[in-house]
Amino acid sequence: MNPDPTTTIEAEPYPFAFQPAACALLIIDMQRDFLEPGGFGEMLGNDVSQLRRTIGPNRRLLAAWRAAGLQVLHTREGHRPDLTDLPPAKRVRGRAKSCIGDPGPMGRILVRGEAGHDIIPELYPLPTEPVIDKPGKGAFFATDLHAILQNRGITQLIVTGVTTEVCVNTTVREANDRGYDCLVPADCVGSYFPEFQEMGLKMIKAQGGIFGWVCDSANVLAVLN
Ligand code: C5J
Repeated sequence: MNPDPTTTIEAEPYPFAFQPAACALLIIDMQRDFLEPGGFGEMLGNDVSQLRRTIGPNRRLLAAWRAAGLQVLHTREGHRPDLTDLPPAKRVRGRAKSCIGDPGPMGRILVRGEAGHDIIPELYPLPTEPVIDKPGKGAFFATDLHAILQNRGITQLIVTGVTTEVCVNTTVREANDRGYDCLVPADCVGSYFPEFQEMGLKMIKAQGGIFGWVCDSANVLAVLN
């Protein structure tokens, strides 16, 4: 791709001034335990189809993004095998029968190196694409994401992944406070709860884009193609 320095992407609350060379695609937590039938998310009683509908749009966006030669980063939520980075409050929160670190359907729950912690095959990172292992909901907390983005001259993020109201929203807010412009394609983010999907997106674009912009991935594909 030999893009214009700035191209406009149709978005809400107003068009996004896309600068391809300074924009990275940040794919949040598309992990087997959250998305796959039989994983931790489904074990907790969640309807994984609400997240799985994002796989197709993310695949198409990722393919076009890679073909354009633009930067991609992935994140995974999880903890060290010895759980030294797991706050006790996070471990017991929810009073579920199985907690983070316990044996789950795809290995120890949200522990790095376990099958369920890894990214789904449909969106698997290339060796050249950084994977940020994050212990929190936000991708900037206790990670080197900000340093990597700064070193690469990134000032804008297209943020996709799961879940809309938790790790996507937290990351967008963290990024916004650090000065990044964030665009969220609505069909590429998912929540187990339709009402949180709707409100999570509204919160981002409300008040003139208080945290960022929202669009459909077709609008991003339109400028990439
Ligand atoms: C993410 C979660 N990735 N919902 N985690 O949103 O606990």
